[in-house]
Amino acid sequence: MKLYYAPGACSMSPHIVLLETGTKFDAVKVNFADHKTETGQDYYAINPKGAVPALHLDNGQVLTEGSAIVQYIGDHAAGSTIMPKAGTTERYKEIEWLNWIASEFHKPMGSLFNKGMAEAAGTLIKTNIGNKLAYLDKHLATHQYLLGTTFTAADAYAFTVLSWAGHVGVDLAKYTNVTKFQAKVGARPAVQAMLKAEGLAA
Ligand SMILES: N[C@@H](CCC(=O)N[C@@H](CS)C(=O)NCC(=O)O)C(=O)O
Repeated sequence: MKLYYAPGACSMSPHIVLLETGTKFDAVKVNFADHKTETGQDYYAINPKGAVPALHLDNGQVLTEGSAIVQYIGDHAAGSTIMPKAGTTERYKEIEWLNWIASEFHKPMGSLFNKGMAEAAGTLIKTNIGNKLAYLDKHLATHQYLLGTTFTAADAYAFTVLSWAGHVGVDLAKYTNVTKFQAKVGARPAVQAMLKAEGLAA
């Protein structure tokens, strides 16, 4: 398998999941400035949407959309608990979290990287993100991880989006359960390995 990623982007989530599950893969860096891979390929030819992550499967197909990619990785990692088994209530809870992060958390947080955004719009989005963080903080007050006691792909995704907060002026300090979660996930060997591989940690 080949993971197409950009350092620090939402592709960190499948990158963590690949490392957590011990899946064999190559990582290929994509440059957003020209949408070329580090080997000079046109990234639009790999993912016409231009966004990372994309996962090139061993059967030649390309999967896009982080939430689909992590499910594929988890389902193909024998014995791993990173993705609850298909058909179980836990699996639907997992999808619930992945979808919530993708639609309600990732996109507003990601939009704050846009330097051209009007100040008023930024303020409104930050208020909205504050509500999402309050919800997350309340949940994490009684849950070690999003699904309970087991680390799953949704935690990797939440960690990824939370890691952008400091870069876009979102202060997490008052969400103490969120910051504890962030520290706990950040200390996982696979997360440390991902940060190193993406050039984000020594
Ligand atoms: N819906 C996609 C969104 C992915 C996405 O927003 N990727 C961003 C980085 S976090 C990106 O590649 N932006 C550059 C671009 O779209 O050209 C998913 O969930 O995987």
